[in-house]
Amino acid sequence: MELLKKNVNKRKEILGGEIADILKNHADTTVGEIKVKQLLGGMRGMTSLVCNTSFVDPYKGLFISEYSIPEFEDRLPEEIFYLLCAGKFPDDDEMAELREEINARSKLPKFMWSFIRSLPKKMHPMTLFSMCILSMEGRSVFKQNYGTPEMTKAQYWEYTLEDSLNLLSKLPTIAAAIYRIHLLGKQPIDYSPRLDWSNNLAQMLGVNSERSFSELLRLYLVLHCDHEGGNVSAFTSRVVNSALSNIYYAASAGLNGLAGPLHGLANQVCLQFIQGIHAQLGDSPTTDDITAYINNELENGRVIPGYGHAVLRITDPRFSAFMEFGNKYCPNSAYLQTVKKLYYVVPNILKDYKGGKVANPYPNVDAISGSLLYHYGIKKYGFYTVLFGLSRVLGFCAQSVLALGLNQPIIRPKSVTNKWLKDKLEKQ
Ligand code: CMX
Repeated sequence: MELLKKNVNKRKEILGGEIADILKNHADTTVGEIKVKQLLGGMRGMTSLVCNTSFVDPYKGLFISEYSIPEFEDRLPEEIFYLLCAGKFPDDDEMAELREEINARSKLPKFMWSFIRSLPKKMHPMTLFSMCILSMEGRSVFKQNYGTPEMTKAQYWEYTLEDSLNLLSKLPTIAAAIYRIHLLGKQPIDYSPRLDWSNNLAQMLGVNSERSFSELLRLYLVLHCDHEGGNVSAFTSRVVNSALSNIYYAASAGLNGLAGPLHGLANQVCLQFIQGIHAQLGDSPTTDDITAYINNELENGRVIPGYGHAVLRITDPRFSAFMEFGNKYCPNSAYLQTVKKLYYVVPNILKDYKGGKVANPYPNVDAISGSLLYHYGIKKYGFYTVLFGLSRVLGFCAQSVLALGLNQPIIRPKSVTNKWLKDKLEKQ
């Protein structure tokens, strides 16, 4: 892993130099204000973190380093992990090294197979995924070496990178095992060292042999990898790791946040939502029927899954990338047709809903991803958030490697009570 370490080290020195300069010249400069409505409103829009793996521009979407989605969407997930950590795409030698490292670390611990088989069939696949990761925590080299004279604070990031590669290399096999064993009740299919992550995953899932299926998985793993530092899952994972809980604890914690319906689970909920529409209105609903359906959902106090975002103020470019894929490979899919009709109908309704309170009436990535997976034969939708998580752990790992490399301290914001707030406001 020498080349990857060297490149992360290089980046860490550049970023570390920038931080030192900023602190030297501006340590007490104010960069924003905190409004009461933000304090009481989930810290929305409050600038309170620095995360160098990726950035979400409200009007342009996700950037990894300086690359926007159209500039990185054709890459492999392995290359994206490199980009998140090192700020550059790997050259051929660097990629060969990474592939070799991944293959060498891909074998699951023996207990994992019986562990997956032993868990109740009713358990949600995300619970399993998170537990599988947590079950390997004792193997953390960070944990094993922490407190020994050999492991200095300056090396925390290297041990975390080591743990990250050990973990990431096993995740496609774990995810596929959850699908095959837990959800389908079938035998697992072997990992192949000849294949990259997406092709391996496509083969190990064993549901579809079309070339475009592994292309969909590649795109899926690339588009979900990271979304800056403040979203529930990335932030949770980073907070946990900031206490020097190792990356197994941190990834599992982050995934538990991703499992919520307002976050990653929305992709499963979206598919169920579309199935609900088809069950009630048939497989080819009209836009008028969909409009009535949406209005009824809102009147009953339900959110429209796949629409809205805490940061984005446009159609999520990840949604657009998936739409382009769908138009190319499965334009006649009934679910895709309904996704399009929803796109035509929902933003106009949400714009006026609750007096214009919905900050972003446009679709996010979850509005379409599940429909494409379903089209290719992944019909157990409980699995969708596992795929999302498999990709998002790339970001969790990269964020923690960089944060530890930059010597970022334990995260511990201050909270206050209503009384404190009232007293403070009365004095103003
Ligand atoms: N349907 C109905 N109401 C919505 C809505 C939607 N899709 N999106 C926002 N609203 C409502 C909110 O519930 C909120 O109402 P109240 O103040 O009465 O509670 C109001 O509009 C303002 O919310 P907001 O500032 O626009 O949105 P937030 O930043 O608070 O929340 C999000 C963002 C994504 C949780 C929200 O838009 C939502 O619940 N969307 C549906 C679930 C979803 O698609 N989640 C996936 C997001 C992407 C991901 O993380 O994977």
